[in-house]
Amino acid sequence: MKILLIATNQADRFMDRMVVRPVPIGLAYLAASVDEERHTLRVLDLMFADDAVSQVADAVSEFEPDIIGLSIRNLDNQSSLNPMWNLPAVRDIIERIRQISAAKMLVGGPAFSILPSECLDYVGADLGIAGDAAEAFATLVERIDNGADYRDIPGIVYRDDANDGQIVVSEGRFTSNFHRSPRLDLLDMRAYNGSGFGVGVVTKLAQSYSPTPGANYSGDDWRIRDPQEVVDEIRALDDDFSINKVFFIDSGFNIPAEHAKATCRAIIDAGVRVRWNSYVRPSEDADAELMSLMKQSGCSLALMAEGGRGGEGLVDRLAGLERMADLCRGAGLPFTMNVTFGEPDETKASVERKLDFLKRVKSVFAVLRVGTRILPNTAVAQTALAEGQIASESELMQPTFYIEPQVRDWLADHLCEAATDYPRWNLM
Ligand code: B12
Repeated sequence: MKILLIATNQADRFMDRMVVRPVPIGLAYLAASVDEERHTLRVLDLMFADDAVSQVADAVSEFEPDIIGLSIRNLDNQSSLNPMWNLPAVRDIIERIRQISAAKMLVGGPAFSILPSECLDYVGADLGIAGDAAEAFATLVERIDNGADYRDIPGIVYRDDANDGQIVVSEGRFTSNFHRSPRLDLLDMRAYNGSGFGVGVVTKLAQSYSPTPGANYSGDDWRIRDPQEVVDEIRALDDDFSINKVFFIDSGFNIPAEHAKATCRAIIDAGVRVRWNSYVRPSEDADAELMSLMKQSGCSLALMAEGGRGGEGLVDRLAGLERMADLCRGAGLPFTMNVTFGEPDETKASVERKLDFLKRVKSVFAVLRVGTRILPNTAVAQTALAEGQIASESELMQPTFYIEPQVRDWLADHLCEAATDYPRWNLM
């Protein structure tokens, strides 16, 4: 069969401001799962496309694929001040393909996995896979090729013909082990070099795509990669594409500290030349040794975020972040802060506390988020439902923000005014 994989992400910004173009490594993992002895594979990445719909139409007319897989990375840019919704562009692409091809259209990716049923319906695809999909995709391709039933594949999303075409999301999810390298050779890696934040390399990932109530980052569901495998992937990026800047894909690089230290040591011992960035989270076991190893192994930016409820626990959370900021500063590690304002229970006092915190920690840049992008299965979604701000979680496919009623009227103006003296504070 002929398989065309399309990376639909065209967003080129992080926090609505900095130029960041993430390499579609999820799609590259999918490509790596295809058995090319049996199938013909092509990848189309729309990140640098001027006219995405025409480019897709040309590729489809010329290649005549049997299956088309489209990855959907972001629902939107998460900016309440300047919201940009990404799904209509995907729907346009699918609509255009339908005019010229009878290929089966399959969707997946991080955004799709958050609201699979709603997204499938909205973009008009035939099938989807929620969650990690490399192995599931390979299985699906073989089943379609053999005319076999695929409805039992974990995470598969399909329309049930026996039930008025109702969309079904099958139970369970596949879990990738990330052992097979992503097919970056099928992407224009030269264009990505220098496009901000570096090429994604998975170090450790939590299973869930959509937050679950009470998530505690305990590590129960983490896929932790062997440091040597990470080193090999960094080395291959240099050998194959002369790229030395990476972003460690990780739900919190420093947790657990033992694995973080082992990864840093493996990089240092291998003598690979790399500059890397990643998310870090407040953690008791973070210490000066870890920060120094991070710095020595090439860490050039640590990203931090505060986004809990306004009142309860705020003092402790800010203290935890401040401790991490001090540790970073002690090791000469630049860091950023991303602070959400307007969470449930936010008050004038907690807004001021967060602003004072930002003034004190002096991150290399700070993002001040006006309101929370509500995602399904979160405490804030429950509050929004209870307060009648949303009628159903299905609405959350579109950019939807929660701003605590007590601060809603003045929050944006107040933050705007506070930011005038701080050129490195970005509001979104
Ligand atoms: C690392 C990361 C970043 C880094 C990326 C760095 C880099 N150079 O790559 C940075 C910090 C830059 C970033 C930025 C943003 N991010 Co981000 N990011 C992530 C994170 C933690 C990991 C993404 C990743 O690479 N995963 C590893 C790869 C291997 O997995 P994957 O892409 O999911 O692919 C798998 C499956 O999705 C599936 N799949 C993928 N494609 C396809 C296609 C088909 C056909 C099928 C069937 C399956 C399939 O199979 C793959 C293999 O298992 C996720 C959260 C998460 N845990 O997923 C958020 C996440 C993807 N980001 C998100 C968002 C919103 C953003 C921003 C918009 C934030 C902002 N306000 O600016 C920007 C957008 C940047 C841009 N220009 O597009 C959201 C997207 C969903 C949403 N809520 O809309 C996520 C899911 C976080 C969340 N829960 O909200 N991000």
